[in-house]
Amino acid sequence: MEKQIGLERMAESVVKLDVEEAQHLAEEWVGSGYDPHQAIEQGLAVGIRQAGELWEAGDYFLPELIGAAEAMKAAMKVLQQAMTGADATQHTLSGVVIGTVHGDIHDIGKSLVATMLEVGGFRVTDLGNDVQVERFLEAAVEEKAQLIGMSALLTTTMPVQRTLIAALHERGMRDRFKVLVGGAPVTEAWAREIGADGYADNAAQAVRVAKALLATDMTDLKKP
Ligand code: B1M
Repeated sequence: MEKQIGLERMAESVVKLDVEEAQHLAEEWVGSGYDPHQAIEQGLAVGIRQAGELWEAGDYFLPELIGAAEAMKAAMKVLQQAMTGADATQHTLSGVVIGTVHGDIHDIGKSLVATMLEVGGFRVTDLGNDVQVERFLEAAVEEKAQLIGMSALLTTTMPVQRTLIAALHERGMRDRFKVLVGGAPVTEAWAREIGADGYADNAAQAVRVAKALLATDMTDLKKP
């Protein structure tokens, strides 16, 4: 499979809601030994964004958007398996609890971030989507996590990120966890405004930011 053509065909399969084709192309991609993350970001994600634009333009309705998401998820399953490998990943870094905030069911980007963090060596607990603030906090304590990651794809659900940070302050737990936020409408300015520790625009950046945040922490611990 030629790389560029493979990426274009993957995007197209998502726009056409073709679950089988998307899955088949992902298998071929992995079989060719190419980078699975590239297929997600430069192939499938391009397709899902195109589907979103068609929906915005009124050419697609919600069932089509759901179909496109299903095609993307089917292919992502193959690619994510290839990324994490059977037992190949060594979880030597800190614990991360991640989820999409309450009221929001968009989970494709969040799942990609979770996989990339896992591949990057973090011990990841993925709480799924529509996650209540309370659940994030419980899980972070139970899992002895050092970082809480929140994804929000709707402007109406972004404020939940602020609510969680406020809840950490109220309970005297703010220093216990680093907070990383992301999602399509989330910006660095928003992250700063709500007092998050970090913001990432994409999954690869999320891994870099998480590593930097927790490295800072370890340096702090070493100070006399
Ligand atoms: Co909806 N949706 N959707 N949707 N959807 C958007 C987000 C929207 C922008 C579409 C549009 O209008 N153009 C719009 C939001 C408008 C707004 O708030 N400003 C929208 C809307 C309105 C809705 C509904 C309200 C529609 C309705 O019912 N009338 C509804 C909401 C339901 C709900 O959540 N309560 C809805 C539903 C759906 C589907 C179920 C059909 C489906 C989601 C399926 C699923 O996720 N299981 C869906 C989809 C697919 C989209 C679009 C088209 C694509 C989202 C996606 O998966 N992108 C989206 C349009 C768009 O974003 N352009 C849209 C691919 C993914 C890889 O990228 O998620 O951005 P993304 O993740 C990136 C980065 O953002 C970042 O890294 C990821 C990888 O690079 N990132 C993080 C994400 N989380 C991070 C966390 C981090 C760090 C980085 O740290 C913790």
